[in-house]
Amino acid sequence: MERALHRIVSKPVLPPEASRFLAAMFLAAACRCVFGEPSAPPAPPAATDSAGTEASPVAETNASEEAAAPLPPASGSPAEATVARPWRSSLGMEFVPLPGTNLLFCRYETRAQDYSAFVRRTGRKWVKPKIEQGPTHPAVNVTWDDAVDFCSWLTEREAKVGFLPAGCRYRLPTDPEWSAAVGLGSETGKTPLARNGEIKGVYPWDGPWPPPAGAGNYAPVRETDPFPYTTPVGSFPTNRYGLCDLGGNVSEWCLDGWLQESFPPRTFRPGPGEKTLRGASWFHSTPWHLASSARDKAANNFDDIRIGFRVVLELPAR
Ligand SMILES: [Ca+2]
Repeated sequence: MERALHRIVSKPVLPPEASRFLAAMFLAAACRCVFGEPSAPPAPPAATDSAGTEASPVAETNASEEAAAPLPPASGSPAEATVARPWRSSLGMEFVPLPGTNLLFCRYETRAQDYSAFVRRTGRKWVKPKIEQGPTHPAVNVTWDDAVDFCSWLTEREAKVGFLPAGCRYRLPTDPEWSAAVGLGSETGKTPLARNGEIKGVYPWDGPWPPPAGAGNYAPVRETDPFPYTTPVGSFPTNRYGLCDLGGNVSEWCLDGWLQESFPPRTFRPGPGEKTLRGASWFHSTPWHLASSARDKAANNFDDIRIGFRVVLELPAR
């Protein structure tokens, strides 16, 4: 709630429902709300998930044996990836080129099955979400620290056996890179905070408000999809770059600090603080929250059932 209150205080341009939003935040605090809004869906069920998530670091198999297992053959060269022939990570994550950048973007949010492999092989703690999820749903209850470490782990795992070519690395997208992936035009403002909500009336489905049926996984009140919570990644049409679920499903961590000015990702060093989130989730319904330029922030060690992440593959400088 402290995070959301900060946004209300720091953001002079408020959505019309701001007063209702403030009232709703007291309710949201009970479920550690992010991107809080008044149109909350039903409370999550008490049932545990089926995504293979683990409440403790107890591995299902011997971690050292798994770590030593050979990786599958690489699917060509990342530099030659296309939308039709994506690069596939050793976990089967599909990456496609983002025009005008030196990046491949993962088509999807990182799936529970991808993150579960990281958890099994590193013994990292991951608390089960209390919503129904399958292995191809996006991983949730992951902090920014978790997401950064997942990327480092995957890079190291693949690079040391030559699966990943030299000079390539997985990481989180920066805030401007995420904007490019969702198709936003040029933004002004030096920080994610300054850019937050500044481009109005532009949505991830490339059409006017409201979102049409099938536009993505948003809150049930929008009636865009039949899913009360997360949905398998790739359940909705791709955008112009072949990417899924930039809007909807889960909000996604970006590399940037909330007050951080543009920076070369190569100089990035992890550190504590408030980090940037992009994209509305299955919880959100308002024009404010669903806009492509909407952002939010949360502490680097914060996790939630509405937060996941997407990975990019940075290619060597050309
Ligand atoms: Ca998303």
